[in-house]
Amino acid sequence: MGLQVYLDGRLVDQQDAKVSVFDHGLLYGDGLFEGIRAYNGRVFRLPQHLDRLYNGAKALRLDIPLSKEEMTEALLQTLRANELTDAYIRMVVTRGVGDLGLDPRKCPKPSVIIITASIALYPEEFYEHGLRLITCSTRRNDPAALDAGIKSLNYLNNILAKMETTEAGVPEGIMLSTDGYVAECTGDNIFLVADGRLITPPLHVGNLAGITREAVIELAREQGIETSEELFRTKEVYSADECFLTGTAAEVVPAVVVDGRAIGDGKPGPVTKTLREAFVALTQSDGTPIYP
Ligand code: PXG
Repeated sequence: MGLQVYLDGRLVDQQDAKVSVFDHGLLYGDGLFEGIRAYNGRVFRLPQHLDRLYNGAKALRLDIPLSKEEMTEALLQTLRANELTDAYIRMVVTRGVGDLGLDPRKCPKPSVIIITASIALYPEEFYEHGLRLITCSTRRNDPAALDAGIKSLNYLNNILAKMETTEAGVPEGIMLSTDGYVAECTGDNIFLVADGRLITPPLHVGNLAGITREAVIELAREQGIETSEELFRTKEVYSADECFLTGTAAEVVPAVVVDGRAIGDGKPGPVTKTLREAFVALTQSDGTPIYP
């Protein structure tokens, strides 16, 4: 028996976890997703992930056929079926099966998919030595066209940007807003440390309201680190003392070179280290228990 996948109310073997070619998630990217992690038998910040998912669904006028409580139960059941305590979780809600036209009224029932997998950790050297980044030429979604806070199944510009990073031989890249402010990275939020202050772009620039971003802001404030949400451009990144990225997969990871410029002394800095340690401690203690 392979991995068990939750698909529309049932647990099915991964080989049988298939959706229709008429699903509008496939035909139009009409749907939403979440990437969540479980640590040490607990799902990290599940209510926050569900709030983001359900708020995105509200924005798309997509009625998720499960309540948040039912979704939580479905997720925990899937983790238990796979006997996982540490996991990467992918929740997907699609508009469901319709006809070949755009009209979502032709899709009577959204689909819910929950995949739980063992997590492929980032190489230890990313944390020890830090990442090299480039600034991508592909811009982040203009929030005037599509709210970047909606974690939709349309990730094409992030994918195009990701290809630029691969071409450049680096693991992540900065994406700018259409007016040239630093928005975030292809799958991570970005922070700077300058003059002892922590700075991250505000959500109105057009980035994802990252769950890790929010946790790091809370941890920084608890540690007495002055923190603010401010617009900045790449030149402020180059002259920062420290730079780091946050995301469910990456957690808190230092960035030490951006577009060929060393950030600070080109080594992971003390504020980054402090916040990484605080975040790792939080992941071990906080969360929804899988096995009550
Ligand atoms: N920005 C974007 C655009 C994201 O997609 C984050 C920031 C970080 O948010 P959280 O809530 O995780 O702190 C994300 C989410 C991957 C991958 O495989 C990562 C995301 C999405 C899809 C795939 O690295 N990250």
